[in-house]
Amino acid sequence: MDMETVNSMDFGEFVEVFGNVVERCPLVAAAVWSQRPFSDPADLERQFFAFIDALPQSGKEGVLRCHPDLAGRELQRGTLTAESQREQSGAGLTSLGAAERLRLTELNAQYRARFGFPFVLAARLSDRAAVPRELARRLLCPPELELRTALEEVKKIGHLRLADLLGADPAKL
Ligand code: 2AL
Repeated sequence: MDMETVNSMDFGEFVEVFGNVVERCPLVAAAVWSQRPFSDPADLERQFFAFIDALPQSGKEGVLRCHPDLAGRELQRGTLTAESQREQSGAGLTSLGAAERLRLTELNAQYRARFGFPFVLAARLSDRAAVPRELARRLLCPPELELRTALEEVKKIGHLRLADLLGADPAKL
């Protein structure tokens, strides 16, 4: 998809296409639409990230809370968004054994109890062995650092989703 197509989208089309760049936060795309025209894909991405960065802490935590757990209940129930489903199955999280799933469930619960939001990690840049390792490591981080780390992961997820939508190479976006 070229930038001319993106820049010519009306509000409804734009939110329909880009509404899940940030998981279950179409409000971000709704706000970004007002910033058109976008000079290039990197400019479009910058607008998404600038909106997140400008949120107060409660809004940033809200963005994190819109993310489903990795290998959580929604995956079991088949209620993930199409993007999440692809990301989680690509990382091998749909084929965990019972013990691995239980371990992740416990770690996810500990993480949420400590920080008040779910553990977020760009699954496409990880795998089923690395996820519990990274979760256990980040569980020990100070809360202010962890909020920043989690939002960087939201941006990595958004970067890859945007590249998919634009048919662009993520390394060149
Ligand atoms: C997710 C998700 O659904 N896809 C992804 O890359 N990460 N969720 C999460 N809690 O990190």
